[in-house]
Amino acid sequence: MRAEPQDFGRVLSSMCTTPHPAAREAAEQFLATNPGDPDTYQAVADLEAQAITQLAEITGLASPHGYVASGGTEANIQAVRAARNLATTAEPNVVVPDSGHFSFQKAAGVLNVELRTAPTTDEYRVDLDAVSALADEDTVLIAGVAGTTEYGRVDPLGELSRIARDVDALFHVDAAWGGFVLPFTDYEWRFDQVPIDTMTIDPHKMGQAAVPAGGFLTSMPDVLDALAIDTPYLESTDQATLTGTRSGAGIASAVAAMEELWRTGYRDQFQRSMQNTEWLADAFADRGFDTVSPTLPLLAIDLPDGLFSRLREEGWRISRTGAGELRIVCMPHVTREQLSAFMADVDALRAR
Ligand code: 0PR
Repeated sequence: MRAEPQDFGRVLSSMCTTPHPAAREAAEQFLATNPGDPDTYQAVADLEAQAITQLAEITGLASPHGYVASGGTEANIQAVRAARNLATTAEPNVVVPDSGHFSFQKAAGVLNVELRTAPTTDEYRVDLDAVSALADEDTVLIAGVAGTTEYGRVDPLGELSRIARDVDALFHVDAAWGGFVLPFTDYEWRFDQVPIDTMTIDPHKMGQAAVPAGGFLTSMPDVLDALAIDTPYLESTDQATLTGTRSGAGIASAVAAMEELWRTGYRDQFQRSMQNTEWLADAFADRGFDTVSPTLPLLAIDLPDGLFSRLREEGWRISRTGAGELRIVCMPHVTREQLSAFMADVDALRAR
């Protein structure tokens, strides 16, 4: 039986989106390739190098190292793994904002590293005093988020990097979602603006590539060495990735999307998405709902439980923050028409 492909018409809380047509086509051409064995599958290995060069340009990374991961989860796990492997302490810990993605919990679990979470302030950004208090000589990595999953906030990255330097820890930036919109804002989030050691930036989110295409970047050659294990029976002799067989389709589609969209395509999309987000914030405010003022294309709205459930019953694919707000991510597939239809349903269903 053949399942219907996903209809994106009512998908409002996802961080995935419809791939760019060029990305879709490129993915199909590379479906049978495995960049996990780069000497056998050389064409896709070359494309992966191209993807890293493109990601380096977007993020201001001068001498790029990295690879196309399965997603932000893998890239975050690898950052923690590299930091743990490079450190000498027997009791490593990592300090992560409590707004950090749950993949850090997975990282801490599989790597047997203590996870210390720092609270956020009422601005939804990490509390720097709390980070300083949690960090000590056993801290191997401090993370900041550039575009949080729940509120789209950017942590004070310059200050966080200084705290990381003070305790001799790696500084990791999770720009999994934000990485393809932040170039069009005033935030300081790039390798050439802040001393960043490792970064997560996912083409399969705002980059409009096909799933799976994540990005793990580092400014330090040691980081990939610290991740590499020997692969005796392959043509290539070692492997730094977490997964073995990987998706060549993801890599090809990431390159195609970035070739097509960097920089004006992404800029135009960011402007459309941001205008939609502000339009939506005004629409909710006009109706008397409290919203968390958006800084990136992601809006959180204080909505009564009953109304949230009725909207879901109408088929809207929506989710809530840990604190219970409705969260809408204005991904590229989310149009003004779709948001108008959503608000019409809000009006109809709140009256019930
Ligand atoms: N870092 C940040 C800041 C993220 O937002 C996410 C995912 C990750 C890391 C992990 O990335 P991967 O899921 O690629 O491993 N944020 C979304 C979330 O957890 C992922 C998502 C995407 C969820 C699409 C639902 C969905 O429909 O909410």
